[in-house]
Amino acid sequence: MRAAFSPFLLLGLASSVLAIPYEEYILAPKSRTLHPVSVHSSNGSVSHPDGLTKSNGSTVFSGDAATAYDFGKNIAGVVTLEIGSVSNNGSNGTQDYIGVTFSESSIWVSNKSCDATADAGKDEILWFKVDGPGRYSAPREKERGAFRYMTLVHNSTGSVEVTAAEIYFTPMPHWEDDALANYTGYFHCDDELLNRIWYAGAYTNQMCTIDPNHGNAWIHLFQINASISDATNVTWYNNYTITNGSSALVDGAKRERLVAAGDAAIAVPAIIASTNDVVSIEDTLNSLFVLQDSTGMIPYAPPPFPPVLSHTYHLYALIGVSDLFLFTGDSEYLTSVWDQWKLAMEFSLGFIDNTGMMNVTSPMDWLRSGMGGYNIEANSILYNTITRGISLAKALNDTEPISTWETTADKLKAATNELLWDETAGMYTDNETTTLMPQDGNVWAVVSNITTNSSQIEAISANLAERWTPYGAPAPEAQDVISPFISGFELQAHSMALNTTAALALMRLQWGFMMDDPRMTNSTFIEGYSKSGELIYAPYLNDARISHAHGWSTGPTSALTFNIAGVQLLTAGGKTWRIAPSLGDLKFAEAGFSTSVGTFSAKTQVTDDGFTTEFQAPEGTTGEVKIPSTSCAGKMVLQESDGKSADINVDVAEVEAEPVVVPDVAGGKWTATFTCN
Ligand SMILES: *[C@@H]1O[C@H](CO)[C@@H](O)[C@H](O)[C@H]1NC(C)=O
Ligand SMILES: *[C@@H]1O[C@H](CO)[C@@H](O)[C@H](O)[C@H]1NC(C)=O
Ligand SMILES: *[C@@H]1O[C@H](CO)[C@@H](O)[C@H](O)[C@H]1NC(C)=O
Ligand SMILES: *[C@@H]1O[C@H](CO)[C@@H](O)[C@H](O)[C@H]1NC(C)=O
Ligand SMILES: *[C@@H]1O[C@H](CO)[C@@H](O)[C@H](O)[C@H]1NC(C)=O
Ligand SMILES: *[C@@H]1O[C@H](CO)[C@@H](O)[C@H](O)[C@H]1NC(C)=O
Ligand SMILES: *[C@@H]1O[C@H](CO)[C@@H](O)[C@H](O)[C@H]1NC(C)=O
Ligand SMILES: *[C@@H]1O[C@H](CO)[C@@H](O)[C@H](O)[C@H]1NC(C)=O
Ligand SMILES: *[C@@H]1O[C@H](CO)[C@@H](O)[C@H](O)[C@H]1NC(C)=O
Ligand SMILES: *[C@@H]1O[C@H](CO)[C@@H](O)[C@H](O)[C@H]1NC(C)=O
Ligand SMILES: *[C@@H]1O[C@H](CO)[C@@H](O)[C@H](O)[C@H]1NC(C)=O
Ligand SMILES: CC(=O)N[C@H]1CO[C@H](CO)[C@@H](O)[C@@H]1O
Repeated sequence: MRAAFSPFLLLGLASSVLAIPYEEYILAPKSRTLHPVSVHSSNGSVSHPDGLTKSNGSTVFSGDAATAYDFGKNIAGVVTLEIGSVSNNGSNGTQDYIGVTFSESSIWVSNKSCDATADAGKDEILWFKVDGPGRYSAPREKERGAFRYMTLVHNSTGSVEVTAAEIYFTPMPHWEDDALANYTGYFHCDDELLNRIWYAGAYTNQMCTIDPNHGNAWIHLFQINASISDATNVTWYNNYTITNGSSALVDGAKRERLVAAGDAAIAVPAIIASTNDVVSIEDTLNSLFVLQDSTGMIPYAPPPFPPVLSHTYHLYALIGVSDLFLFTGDSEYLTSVWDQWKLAMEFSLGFIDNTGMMNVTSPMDWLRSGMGGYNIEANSILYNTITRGISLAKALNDTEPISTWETTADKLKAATNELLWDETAGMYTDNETTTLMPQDGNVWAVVSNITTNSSQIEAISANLAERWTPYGAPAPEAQDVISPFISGFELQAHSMALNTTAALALMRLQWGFMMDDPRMTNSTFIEGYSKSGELIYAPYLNDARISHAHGWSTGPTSALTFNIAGVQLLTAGGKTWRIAPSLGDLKFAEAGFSTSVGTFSAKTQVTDDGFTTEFQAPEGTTGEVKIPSTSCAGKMVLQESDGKSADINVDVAEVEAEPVVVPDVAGGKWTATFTCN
């Protein structure tokens, strides 16, 4: 860990002078000690159940009784109960207990069990044997990775007084206790739903950033199955060490609590846009690269899972390194993994046969089905990884692999379009033997630029939008689940098709549902659900197992910052950048974030006769301003606020959908004003 990339250095400089913009939207707590905010429901004899919404209450549970508490948002951590008087301390043969259950969704609130972390059943109650007054804390292996609801249960004939129920919040273990809400990035626009979605995405990734000594112990791995699906006593511990380092970015907060390269492809850009938590990203990538075997393969999932191949997740680990380099410009880190990166690339290229395409031999992916053969998603991700490799090799002056990679990429692109593009349908088929047109492969074809022309991109965007249900974008390759993971890439695909309206519409539809449905947490994003809006995720038999805080569901956070407010880094660390606001039906959008190179921001206001964009990029960098299209002829004027650069004037003739690009803009604070003639 290099100190130069610590978020605290940036904040240390900034926090004394600057308030954090739009701080009121940040869901991360300002202190690690939390209390419930309200009573969800109560059964049996419980006096003053709402007493425990503060730190010094008095709530007496008598006989069989239970109260469910609501924290108002998804949280995580270790519970402590403060006990007052106890009627049965065991001295005459009876003993009082207080049990605790946890649930992310209101639908699994129960006085008998928690929601689930295993493939079947429900997790056991956490019992405290209470002998008398005092503080009773759960052992650390009984920290719960995510819950919005906590139920206190009393099960005997006596009574117990509880004076406080508090949680020690454990996510973001490497950040100081008072700094959990000290974001380096912000977003704001004139749509409150989108504002809440951006901040819920940022918070979801914080919830998924854990102490690596507290992964899931997986004591029932390959053991519990549907035959014991009514079990309400599944044992659970969070005490398995998953990575080295001080923090790890995992797939989900409640489960699996494992690093996952595919999930990181969505989470990493969102983290850069919000908290710039580079240390966790680095620890996470390192934990995958140490598992690389002599063939070059990086396994799908780390221990306790066996080291199996997933062609896509293997490539996603390489994409993670490329993203990290783009956002940090840290060539020291890139150099440290470059030989392994190239070995992993060669491993994937070894699956390309004489057709020029990769023949996928492992079904492992994001729990979709039918992953095999000349699969469009896998080949698009491969194409994208090769082109990223070419950029990385150029950045490191390692010219040796470049020409082979270029030739391989060109052939792969040509062969893929020849074999899998269906011109009539305007989409790619999943592989060479099916007519199924997947969501994942079509969005990845656009995102990877394996498409050969813009009409393909427009057709894919339009066809995908046609499929939306009232709950979002379904994935036919995965039993029609709604996958917020793949839909995160779909947001990017609509922006690349220059249809901002479609990107915003999908955010409002799908993430709006995830935000506002009463079964959700109103704070973090679920991993998947059915196309009819039921909280059923087809790959799982056990609905109580679904994770409500999954980093792979945070696509809007980066999409709003990079594609809507339009603050984009083009090369390492932001040495070159692009300001490309694309507001769709919004009238105002603003975003900013900091990297080790400095602060980048853009704030665009639509006016009666054009628009104004105030933007900022660090001194010593250069960039371009790109406006997707204008509805009128007019004039663009760029003024540097400190007068360091001369004004730039551009006449814009009326053009249909042609972007206006102003190149070679020096870093600094600028105002760009476009006025229609
Ligand atoms: C002993 O047990 C009885 C019956 O449950 C109970 O009412 C009483 O409070 C208990 N006393 C002590 C000191 O535990
Ligand atoms: C109260 O009882 C109802 C009906 O049995 C149950 O659904 C609910 O989970 C219980 N709530 C608590 C807090 O015990
Ligand atoms: C209450 O729960 C505890 C912990 O499971 C158990 O040991 C005890 O026997 C239960 N008490 C009653 C009265 O069921
Ligand atoms: C975080 O921000 C708060 C103000 O919101 C400030 O008091 C605190 O010092 C900051 N913490 C760090 C570590 O920068
Ligand atoms: C996790 O905690 C349980 C219960 O204390 C213990 O039996 C187990 O050995 C622990 N596992 C690890 C990996 O520490
Ligand atoms: C792809 O690889 C599998 C496994 O090696 C093989 O059985 C299959 O024939 C290959 N497909 C093609 C089209 O060559
Ligand atoms: C091709 O795609 C279809 C649809 O996803 C799938 O059922 C089939 O198994 C795939 N073929 C291979 C070889 O994986
Ligand atoms: C690559 O070469 C350029 C030009 O010679 C040099 O400025 C740059 O520092 C080199 N980069 C690395 C990582 O060696
Ligand atoms: C996409 O690929 C085409 C070649 O097919 C290339 O001309 C274009 O520059 C690529 N676009 C990007 C953004 O890399
Ligand atoms: C953009 O997508 C929407 C669907 O959300 C569609 O109605 C509209 O026609 C598309 N616009 C263009 C220019 O393709
Ligand atoms: C959801 O959370 C927001 C704050 O982020 C709050 O204003 C709103 O009332 C909450 N909605 C519900 C239904 O609890
Ligand atoms: C999953 C699990 O641990 N189930 C157990 C619940 O308790 C019953 C009775 O003690 C056991 O038979 C189950 O195996």
